[in-house]
Amino acid sequence: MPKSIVQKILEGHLVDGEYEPDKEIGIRIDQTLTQDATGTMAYLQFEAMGIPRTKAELSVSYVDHNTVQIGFENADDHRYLQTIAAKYGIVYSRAGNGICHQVHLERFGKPGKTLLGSDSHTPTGGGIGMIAIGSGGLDVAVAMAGGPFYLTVPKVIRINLHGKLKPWVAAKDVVLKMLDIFTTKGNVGCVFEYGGDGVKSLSVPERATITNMGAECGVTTSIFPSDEITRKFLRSQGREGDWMELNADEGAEYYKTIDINLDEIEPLAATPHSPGNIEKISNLKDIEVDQVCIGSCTNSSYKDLMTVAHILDGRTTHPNVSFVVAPGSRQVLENISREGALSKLISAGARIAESACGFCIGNSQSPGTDAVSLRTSNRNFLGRSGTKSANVYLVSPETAAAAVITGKITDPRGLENMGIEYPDIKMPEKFYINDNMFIFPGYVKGNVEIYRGPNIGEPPQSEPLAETIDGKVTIKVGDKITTDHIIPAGSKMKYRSNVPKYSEFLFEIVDPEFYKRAIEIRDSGKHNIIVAGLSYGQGSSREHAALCPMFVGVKAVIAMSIERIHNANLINFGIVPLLFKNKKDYEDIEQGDELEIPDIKKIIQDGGSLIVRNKSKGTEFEVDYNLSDREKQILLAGGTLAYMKQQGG
Ligand code: MIC
Ligand code: SF4
Repeated sequence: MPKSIVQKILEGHLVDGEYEPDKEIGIRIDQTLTQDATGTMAYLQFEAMGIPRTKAELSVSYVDHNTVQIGFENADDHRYLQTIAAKYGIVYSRAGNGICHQVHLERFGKPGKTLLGSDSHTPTGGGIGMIAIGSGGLDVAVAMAGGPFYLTVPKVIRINLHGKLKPWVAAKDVVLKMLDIFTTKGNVGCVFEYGGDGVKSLSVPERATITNMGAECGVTTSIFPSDEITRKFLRSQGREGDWMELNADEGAEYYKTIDINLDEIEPLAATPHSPGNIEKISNLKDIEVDQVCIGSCTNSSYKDLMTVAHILDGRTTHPNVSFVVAPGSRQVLENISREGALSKLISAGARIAESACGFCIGNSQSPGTDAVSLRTSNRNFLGRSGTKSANVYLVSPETAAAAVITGKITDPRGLENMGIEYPDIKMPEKFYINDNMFIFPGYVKGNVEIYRGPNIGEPPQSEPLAETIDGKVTIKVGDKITTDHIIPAGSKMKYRSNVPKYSEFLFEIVDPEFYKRAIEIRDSGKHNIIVAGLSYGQGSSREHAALCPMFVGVKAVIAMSIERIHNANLINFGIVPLLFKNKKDYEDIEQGDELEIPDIKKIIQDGGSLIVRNKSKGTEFEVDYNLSDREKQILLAGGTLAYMKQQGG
């Protein structure tokens, strides 16, 4: 039977279950990656598993999120991570070496392999032909311990690209078009597989921009074929030996197929406050811009920055604009520097930031009150920039550069009228490569002592599932609540290794009283219950969005729908994800209502309908629980760590 690329790779890595629609399968993970903000907790959990060394072919620990280092916390975490890497056979990528996804693509990504990363943008690796999936840190720890990663056999959607992008239109516009078509909700369990004659017009980093932001559609991952372009990229990285050809078979069947003509795409933007609010740049023109930020794992490659540098050559940043550039990796920074493009950016007035996440996660460069910020990153959720009143638009590097010059949202195609030619940047035959910011296993000889500063706490333990959940609706929220709403990153992210402290910021942006209420409910001996609308838990992979609620005593989330990574994280930490059967039941419920879910333990164990009693309203309703047998066992045990202990692993 002809196969898709997705099926070929997944079947080749199958260790549990059968590749059949909607079935849960376990796959072998070849490579893992972590970043520092999710990594400390992942490695604390890995340590708890008592495994002497990572069992993956390659594990890399990147430091790219918390590099601001105000206070001792970040530096303590970095030292912890460095010693963990030395002890457990993990490659350590030091702060300054770049954003995990960009660096991984350059130095380690291999077509045909599987990659699991504790960051939702791990699918960036799909640009080089890997099945690259984002997950909670605990799932990565399990993969390093040699355990399978479980997922539902995906619905593979084939995206046929035709033709070629017009000048001034970029890969970012392609993925914004995808968001226009697919939106940010309703794509759980799907994978985008790209193909068609248009693929060959896109370089690997351009493909990676597209797979990176598939995460915003909520798909499990996105993947491109591995072809001559991929081979050329690997050759330019001195890694041609890592190449293999990878194509879908002729006649492979897909869940759905759509066609996109690249030459019909125009410059687009995601307008505030969702990556799914897509608008043509031509409809936004003349909005005044206060800040332009170019960087993030979506758009900070060599080609992106060379393009911007050439557009801005000999120009000056508009007086009302603060212009920030964060190159995606030290390799990008070094290469644009050697080519003289860095000095073009500096001359134009760019504020060159560290090769790290920086502005994208709101731990620096927060815009001013009510400011308009144009960013090449992937998320513009309310408050993520660090300024709640700011309006963030997500655009291509070309559109961002145009605004640097004019101080307004500007269609980059209009730059030609200003005498600026489209800089058709070609990928280099050979990058200047320097791996000296990696510390490879074996660098430290003999026994390694793990460094644990005061910022490193023990991961809290969950409890086995209660016989009956008896509690209160601590909060009722609407649709599309992101993990940034549940637990903010930005300036609070330095507490990632200190769960009791970090928990104080739960739902801060939605309802600053949440934490106090939750603690009161927990201390009165009752359970906390979260009620939510559609697509609860969108966005990041941060397991703290489950771990911190667990810490304050949340036992169940009842929602209209829950996103994939967050759903898995809830289960990993012993919180039961439940789904309303009827919208009316969601509408009738209120914050503060007393709810009881009688015999939940028995029902999850033995089967049967799960009824929720609303004691405040004197009503009751049925909820769904879509759990595999494995997930049921995890919930009964009180989370994955407890379950693994039970299994003797
Ligand atoms: C993000 O872009 O939201 C992050 C910060 O990279 C997160 C991970 C985290 O919260 O540490 C992600 O995308 O998974
Ligand atoms: Fe870092 Fe932003 Fe990418 Fe997340 S989305 S990994 S914060 S650059």
